[in-house]
This record gives sequence, structure tokens and C-alpha cells, in this order.
Amino acid sequence: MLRSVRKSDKELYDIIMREWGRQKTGVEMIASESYVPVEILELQGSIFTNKTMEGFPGNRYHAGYRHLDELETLCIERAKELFGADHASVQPHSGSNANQCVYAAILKPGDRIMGMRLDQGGHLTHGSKANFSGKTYETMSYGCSAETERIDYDEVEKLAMEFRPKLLIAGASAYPRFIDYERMGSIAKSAGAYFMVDMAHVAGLIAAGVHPSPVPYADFVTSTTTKTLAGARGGFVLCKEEFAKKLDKGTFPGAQGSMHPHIMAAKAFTFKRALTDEYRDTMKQVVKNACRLGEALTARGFRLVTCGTDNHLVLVDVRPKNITGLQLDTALDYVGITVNKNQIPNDPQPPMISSGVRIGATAMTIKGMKEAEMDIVGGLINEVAENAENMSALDSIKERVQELGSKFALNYPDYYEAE
Ligand code: DSN
Repeated sequence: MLRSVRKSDKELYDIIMREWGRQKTGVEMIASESYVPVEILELQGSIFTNKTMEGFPGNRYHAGYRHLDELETLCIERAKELFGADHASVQPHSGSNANQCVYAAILKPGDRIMGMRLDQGGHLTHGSKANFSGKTYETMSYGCSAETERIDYDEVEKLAMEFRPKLLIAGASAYPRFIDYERMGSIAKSAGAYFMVDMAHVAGLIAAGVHPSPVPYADFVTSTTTKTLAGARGGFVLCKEEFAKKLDKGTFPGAQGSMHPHIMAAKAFTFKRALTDEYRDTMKQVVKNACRLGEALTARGFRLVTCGTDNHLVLVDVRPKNITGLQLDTALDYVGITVNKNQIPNDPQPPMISSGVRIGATAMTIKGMKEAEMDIVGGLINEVAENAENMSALDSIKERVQELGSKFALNYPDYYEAE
């Protein structure tokens, strides 16, 4: 793989090889990242890249659709089987696009939507003023209780009954706890709203049965196939049968044009693989590892938002170490541990500085780390936090991170190595 690029565009080839070096032995702990199996890399580069197509199986706008119809039908069936859904749209290019497809299906500009506040763990596309969702729709946001740092469902209910959104959205990018989808669904019903769950972060945990599923309660469920699903870089939407036609229309021509069939093939592989025992065991280990990492950090004086986690990530208040999220994220990146700065609920710092970091266990669990390594990583993170401006200490920690990362190196047999 990449043999041709190496010959025809060395500059580009070299960038990819430098990134390969970083990924191969780095300690990757960004909560939205994972490592895909080599089949995903192959499928995303397949000859389906060449095909342009609009419409849906059996109803296309371009000729030459017979094999693409087979592919899309297979992908839809696999998504439905994995999540127990009535209907699936597998054309969305990303999680943001998946949300846009739902909005296009059921909303008009100016309609009201209500989602979780970005600075409390929500997502840009759930109504942030910086995003199309906050510019196109009238928005109201809910957040977490100041005391428990968990979603304040009573407040959600009060706000929803006052604001009467047309769409209530659950789902988050930086929330370490289960979300009560049943309660949110019943609030949406009382308020006369559609109910959408953006499960992008936890979709793999849901597929593996280690996290409650929103499918029985939500009218629409959106997701990426990356993150904990650890597959294609794309999106999809599930819905109840009664909304199938609306969703398809919202996807095309509502929000998107032609599809990306090469990515659709990789999505189909992602859904099949998520049914295997090996994948389920990995997801179980992801949650165990996130819990152990949280314990390791707490034991060393960090404070965890909500005091722990139910899923693949911990949200860490770094103020007990007298540093900011930005300082810790930068120092960790220097030693080879990749996380992201993240605001914590009611954060006094702006987003680009933040009082916290978000740390995910998915990628390193896929590389084979278990609880014992989470203890080691917790210790290394603490050493970095306590020596964030001491370059000689950071250089020595970097050597130990490289040694640890090398023991869990990424392995794509006959892929890059075969050059
Ligand atoms: N939503 C962003 C994140 O969680 O990192 C990107 O997927």
C-alpha cells in the first residue's frame, strides 16, 4: 500500500509516514479516536471511490447502480441488525452530517431545538451559536447540576415544557455517565417534541451491550462509525419505521448530494465486526480501563467530574495540580500521550484554556492495554502534570512513554511495512 504514492508524490508520502510513526507507538487517549482494523483502510481505498450515485437502492439517479445497490442494502441490513433498528440511513458523511440529515427531515429554519450545552459536554451541532444548528434554528440548551455534574433531568423537563422544542436532543461529546434515554424520551413526548439521540461517542459500547441503548426510546439515533465503533470515518442514522421516508428525504436531497460508496463499504464491515465476540470483549475492556484510569488519577490527587465514569472516557479537573487543561494537554503531547483540553461543567476558563482534560481509553485498549497499564499511564500523566514546565523531567518521562508505547505498537501487517 502507498507504493504508488511513494513514487509519484514523495512529499505527501513523507507526511503520511511521519503520521504513521506517531500513531504506531504513541499513547493515544483522545476520547473520540480509535484504531481501525486494516480492512477499513483497504475498503476506504477501494474502487467504489470511482462511483457517483444519488438516491436509494431501487431508485437511483445514475446508471450502473447494481453493485452499489447490493452494497448499500447490505450496509443498511447490518446497521439494523447490530442496533435492532427499524430503518437506517448509511449515507451521512459524518456525525455532523447525520444530525443535519435528521434536521432536514423534520425541521424548518426557525423551528426550536433543545440540546446539551457545548460547555457542559454537548456537541456543536446540538444548537451551538457557532454552528449552523444554532444559526438555523431557535435553540435552548440544558446542562448539568452544579452539585452532581450529571444531567439535571428535572431542569431538562422544566425547560422543555416552557420552550416546547420541536426536537429534543440527547447525547454528548464529553459526558462520562450513562444518559437516561427513557426519561429524556418521556420528556420529549410530554413536550410534544421529536426525540433524537446522538450516540456517536458510545455507539460501540451500545453495540457491545455494555451501555444502555437509546434505540427503543428515540425517534432518531445518529452516530459516527469512528470513535468506539472503531471503523469507517463516516456517519449513519437509525430511525423508527414511521420516519423512514422522511429520513431518506432529509438525507438526500435534504442535506447531501452523492454518497461515498467506498466509505459505505467500510461502514458495512464496521457493523459486521461489531457483532463479534472479540469486538465485544474489547469494548468491555475499554470501560474497565477507563474506570481504572480514573481511579489511578484520583489516587494521585486529580478530581474526576462526577467522581468516575460509566463509559470510555474520564473528564478530569486538573486544577488540584495548579495547571490548566491547555498546559497539561501541551505537556502530555510533548511526551507522547495525546489527550485534549476540555472545559468541565461551570468552568471559569475559556474553551481554549479550560480547567480539564478529556481522556479516553478506546484506542489504547484496542492496542492491547489492560488495567495494569492504565495504572502506569495514570502515574505518567501525574508526573507530567507535576513537572509541566520542567523540560529535563519531561524528556525523561518521554523516554518511558516511548518504551511503553513500543510494547503496544500498532500492527498493520503487509500494509506500511511492506514498502
Ligand atoms: N466531537 C468531537 C470529539 O468528540 O472529539 C469530534 O468527533
